[in-house]
Amino acid sequence: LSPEDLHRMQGQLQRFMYEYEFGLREVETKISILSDEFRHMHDYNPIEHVTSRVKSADSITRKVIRKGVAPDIDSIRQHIVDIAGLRVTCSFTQDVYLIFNLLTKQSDITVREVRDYIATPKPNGYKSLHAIVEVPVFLSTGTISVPVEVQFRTISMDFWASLEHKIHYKYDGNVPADLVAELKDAADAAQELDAKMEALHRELHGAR
Ligand code: 0O2
Repeated sequence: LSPEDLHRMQGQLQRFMYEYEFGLREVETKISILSDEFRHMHDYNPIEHVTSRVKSADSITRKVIRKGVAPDIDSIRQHIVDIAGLRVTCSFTQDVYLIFNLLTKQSDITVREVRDYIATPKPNGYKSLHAIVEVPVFLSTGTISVPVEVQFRTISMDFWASLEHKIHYKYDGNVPADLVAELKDAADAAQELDAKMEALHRELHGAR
C-alpha cells in the first residue's frame, strides 16, 4: 500500500466511526429530552440512567471474525448493527416498554429489528429489550441513516447483566455449570423483585 492509499483508508475509517458517533448523539438527545420532559413536566421520571458507547475497533474486529463478515467497510456497515449502542435503564418493566414506544414511534426513527428478551429471556436468564433503530444524520455532504442498538432494561436486569458479563469475561465464556445455575437463580430472584416493586409502585400511584 502506498502512503496515499494508507492515508485514504485512514480517512475512510475515521469517517466511518464518526458516522456512528453522530447517530448515537441523535438518539441520546431524544432519550435525554424524554427524560427531562418527564422530570420537569410530570411527577415521575421512568428513566433511571443512560449509558452509551461506540464499539471499539478491537471489538468490531472480533465480531466480524465471529460472524464471518467480509472485512470491508460496506459489509461491516451492513452486518454489524451494534457499533453505536445506547443502554436505557428504567425503573420498572412497564417503563421499559413505555420508553421503547415513545422512541420508536418518532417519525424520523425507523425500527430495523426488535429482540424482546424480556418476553423471552435467554436460557442463562438474560433479560432486556433490544431494538436496532435507524436515525437520520444531516451532514454537509447529505443525509445518512445510521443504525443504533438501544437496549432497554430495568435496574435489576442491568445489575444482573453487568455481573453476568464480568463472570462470562472472567471465565472466557466457559462459566462452570454451578455458577451458571446460580446466575439463573439470581435472574429469577431479580424478576420477582421487579414484580414486587412494580406492584408497590402501582399501589402508590393508585393511592395518589
Ligand atoms: P457488548 O460488549 O455489550 O457490545 P447474534 O450473534 O446476532 O445472534 P448479538 O449480535 O450478540 O447476537 O445480539 P444480541 O443477542 O441481541 O446481543 C447484543 C448485546 O446484548 C450484547 O452485545 C450484550 O451487550 C447484550 N447481551 C446479549 N446477551 C447477553 C447475555 O447473556 N449477558 C449479558 N451480560 N449481555 C448480553 P455484545 O456485542 O455481546 O457485547
